[in-house]
Amino acid sequence: MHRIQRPISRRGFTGACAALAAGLAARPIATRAAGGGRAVSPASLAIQDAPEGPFTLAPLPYDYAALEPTIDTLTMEIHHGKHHAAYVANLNKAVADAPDLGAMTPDDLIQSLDTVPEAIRGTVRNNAGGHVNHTLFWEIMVPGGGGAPDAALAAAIEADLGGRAAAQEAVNAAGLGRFGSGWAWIVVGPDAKLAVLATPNQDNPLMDGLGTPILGVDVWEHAYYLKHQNKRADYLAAWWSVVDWSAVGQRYEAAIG
Ligand code: MN3
Repeated sequence: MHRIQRPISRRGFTGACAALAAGLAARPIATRAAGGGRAVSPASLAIQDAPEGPFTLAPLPYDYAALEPTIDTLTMEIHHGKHHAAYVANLNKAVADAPDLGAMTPDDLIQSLDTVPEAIRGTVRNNAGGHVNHTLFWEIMVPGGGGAPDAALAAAIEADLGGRAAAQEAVNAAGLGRFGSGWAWIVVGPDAKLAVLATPNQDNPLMDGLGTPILGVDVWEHAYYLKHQNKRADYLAAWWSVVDWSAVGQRYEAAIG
């Protein structure tokens, strides 16, 4: 495994992050000092000269190895500790001189892009989108996932998407059909019905009023290339075994109010 400058064992990296996560568990994420002086924390792997807030990278709710074998440990380390950390760092850098933007929640920010100064709008769109999308992604996965949606969500999936098998097939098709990088989603649309769609880059359905995402799968190559190489279809087929339907159901309940 290639490492820059200093060899860090995977066990050491994971252990440090798990210890960091454990230390943070008892207090709100907002009080966290990113970087924190640790030699190996996700933030230390991000952009070095970025400010430490206002947006922060939450620790994963499980260990980097927890989604094996569906998603391998190294992919999780790089994806959360480098890619997601970099979106947060770049977002903080972009809003460093715009405290009103920094005071917004990430969800509000991506729904207010028309108020963002044009000079930083593209950067904010990409990096706030990346932050929101990955936060959802980590939260709707769980070790030993893949169970079944609860009654309310199951009924909506049946009524609006033709059942769970059809819904999963539609998401897979949306992800496969997304040329280049992007995401496939199940959203609660403006008509309160479930819909499946894909977005490019780090766009989120909330940005364009397409609906409130309750499930999303990252189809950027960085999400699957180490394990599945070019076979996006294999990754998508396997991914459902780590979906936390209970978390998706909670998002559904919140979205329909
Ligand atoms: Mn990603």
